[in-house]
Amino acid sequence: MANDASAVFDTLSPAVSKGSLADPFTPPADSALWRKNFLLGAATASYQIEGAVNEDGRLPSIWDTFSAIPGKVLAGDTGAVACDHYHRWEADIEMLASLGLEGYRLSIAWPRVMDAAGVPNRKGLDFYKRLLNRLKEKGITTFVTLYHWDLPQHLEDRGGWLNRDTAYRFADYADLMSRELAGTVDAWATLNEPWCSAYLGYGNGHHAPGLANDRFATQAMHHLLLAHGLAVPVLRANDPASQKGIVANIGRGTPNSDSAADQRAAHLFEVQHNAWILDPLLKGSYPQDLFELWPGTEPLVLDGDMETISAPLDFLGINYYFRTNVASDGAHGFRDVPLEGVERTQMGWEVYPDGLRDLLTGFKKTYHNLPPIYITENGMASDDQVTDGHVDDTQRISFLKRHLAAVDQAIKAGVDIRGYFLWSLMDNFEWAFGYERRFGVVHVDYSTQKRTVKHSAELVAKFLKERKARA
Ligand code: IFM
Repeated sequence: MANDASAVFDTLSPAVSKGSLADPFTPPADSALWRKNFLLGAATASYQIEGAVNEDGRLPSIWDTFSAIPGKVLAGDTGAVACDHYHRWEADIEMLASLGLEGYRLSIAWPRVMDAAGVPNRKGLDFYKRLLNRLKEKGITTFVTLYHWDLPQHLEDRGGWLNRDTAYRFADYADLMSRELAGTVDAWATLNEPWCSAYLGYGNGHHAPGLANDRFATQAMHHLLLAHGLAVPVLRANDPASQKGIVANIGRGTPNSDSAADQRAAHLFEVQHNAWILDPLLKGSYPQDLFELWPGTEPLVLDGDMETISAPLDFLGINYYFRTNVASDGAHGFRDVPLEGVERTQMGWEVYPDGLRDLLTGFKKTYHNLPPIYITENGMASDDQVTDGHVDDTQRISFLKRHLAAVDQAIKAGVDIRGYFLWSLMDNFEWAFGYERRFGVVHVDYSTQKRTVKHSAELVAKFLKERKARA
């Protein structure tokens, strides 16, 4: 097959590939997704959708600063307006509810809710209270992430995640939020994807704050995980009825050949992407192989830190997107060897659902205390266009079906997976790629802010309606 995603649809009937009424999404009758208690929802994040960056006392975040630097974000895009969700939240919740989605994962913008002295910002807090109360009125299960990358700039000015004090400031923030929002949150996630915050933010500089040093990455990771560990008991004390967890992005690395060197490279890839985060959380130690990859980068760890970080979790959020094929770099590490002729998305990421199943079943073997899992993000970007009021996102429909089948296979192999959130509810600010990459199941026209439900969302809604009717 050529490196052309559309080729995969040659096998589908013409009616299906044109996005007509045929249904290429609904899971087979024996799928665990038919279980009423398998939560199906959608996810977003504050900086990616809210806009209103200067309103009601919100302070600047590292992403306001970073996106203002020419060359950091495609086309010079910023989150200043994004999906204008700060003003359109009511209609957006109506849309979510009208699709029958049962769960909504959102994040809170830390710079919106407290100032540099830790004084709460009432207007910012009220926004999230209104939002969460409305979601509860609609009967939607709420997953709230405290940190989805929008660190207040005033904390970055004092070293950001390189400064241990940021972890304690995060615990203060978690304290405020859980006192204010207790009763409206079903599940708290402390951090979204610490790998991205630490590695892309401090290791290679592709994300805010844009620093590039492996030593910084490991220290930032330690402080992020410490922040998580300090926040969990605070959340437990203030909001005992909710679940507490963290969200990790995971990556599948496969060897380019059977050689021992390439096998080792694939192992190191997964150490760097998965074990770096999951080992401290679930085993209470960093994987030593990480420091073979990055010699001399051991973070400063104080007595008691690893116990704090590895306190039991109620759930683990897993975000999965693609696999990476790797070979040995001839030294300590790995290099990417992109495969030819595989299906890819608008991001250039390979579509590889088996990776999700294989990682989940692998974690069950590696971590004997693996908590219940929610797939907190999965989805794909495509260059979706509105034609006659419709968006025919055929590749996404197939992508979702195949990844949900992988989830079902993992459940059947004994992994305790309780739900799945589409990334994302709507097209939004895709970080360094700005607005060009469209991950939503709802299309956003950024010039008018018009929302158009894509065909994928219609099919998910149809399935949820059928499931409800059968219950
Ligand atoms: O858009 C991001 C999200 O913020 C975090 N996980 C990956 C998504 C797609 O890149």
